[in-house]
Amino acid sequence: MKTIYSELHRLRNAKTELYGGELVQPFERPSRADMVIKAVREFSLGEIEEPDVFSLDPVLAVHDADFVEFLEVVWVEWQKTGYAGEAIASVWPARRMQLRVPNFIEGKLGYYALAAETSISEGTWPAAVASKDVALTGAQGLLNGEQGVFSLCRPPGHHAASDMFGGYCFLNNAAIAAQYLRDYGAERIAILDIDFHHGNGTQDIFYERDDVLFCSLHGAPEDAFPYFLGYADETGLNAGTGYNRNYPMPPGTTFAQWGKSLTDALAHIERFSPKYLVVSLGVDAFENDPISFFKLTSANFHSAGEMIGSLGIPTLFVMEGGYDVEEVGINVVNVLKGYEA
Ligand code: 7XA
Ligand code: ZN
Repeated sequence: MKTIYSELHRLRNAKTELYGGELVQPFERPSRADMVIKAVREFSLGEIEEPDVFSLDPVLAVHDADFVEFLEVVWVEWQKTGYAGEAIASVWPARRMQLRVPNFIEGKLGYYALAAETSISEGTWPAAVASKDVALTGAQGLLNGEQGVFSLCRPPGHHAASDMFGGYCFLNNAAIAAQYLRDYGAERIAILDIDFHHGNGTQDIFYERDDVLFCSLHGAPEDAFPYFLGYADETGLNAGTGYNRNYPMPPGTTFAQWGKSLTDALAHIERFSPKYLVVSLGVDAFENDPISFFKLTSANFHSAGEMIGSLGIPTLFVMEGGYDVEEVGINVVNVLKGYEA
């Protein structure tokens, strides 16, 4: 399987994440991608290619134009304030407040943020732009007839909604790729999100549509980020009713239960009969992941890949989370090798 990868991911190198009341080194760091590309090479997954450069049109097909402009200028605007640290949201339009976009950048940050852990710093925007190019080049690979492509995106994307960033995500790479596949040749696309965290952004983007099916396996929102979306009774709206399926699972979930959810999701996807499948590939369901609570083993990831591959649908794998830096590479490659088995 071909891997699409860009060194430009390194530009996303924030120094701070708000975690447990402290500013710590972000869990989402460049060494994650280093370990993944290393494993891709070591286990001979296939060729590694640079992405093509795409315009912002495919981004604007799923993201709000004002939000995209905000991401483009936020770091420069933040610096103009004279604040010494990285840009971190600290105020939100909470219940019964106005949903108007403020002028001052601190207010804008709060308006467009869904959470406070994700600092914005120099290089965040160009890295996010390169990450969507990695996803789109992978999508183009499917359109060109590839059976499986791995887009090693960084920063990740599945928490980013049409007008919100957070959870380490800025542009929703999987959603951008899915919409691109939709626009250039497919009536139906399925997105399967196996990252430990609910793909709230992807769900939100396609929630009222019946042409993009979204299925997500994740930590139950009662106990896990992003807390405010991801319940099983979120099944879609209007034309999208029945085209969103969530599989929230409790702390300590092992492959015995997780695999059953995956089997159910895959059967649902098969019935939908999509031309292409986009997998939001996070491996933070791993037993040693530092910020998650499922108990999947490295071998389980290979099984998950085999199960996905058994559908025989051309599949784009888009990298999302996974924070056990030592094991993230092997876990990702296990999914991809399992898919090809
Ligand atoms: O899939 N999403 C992630 O892996 C990022 C989740 C961010 C959690 C932050 C909680 N303090
Ligand atoms: Zn995650």
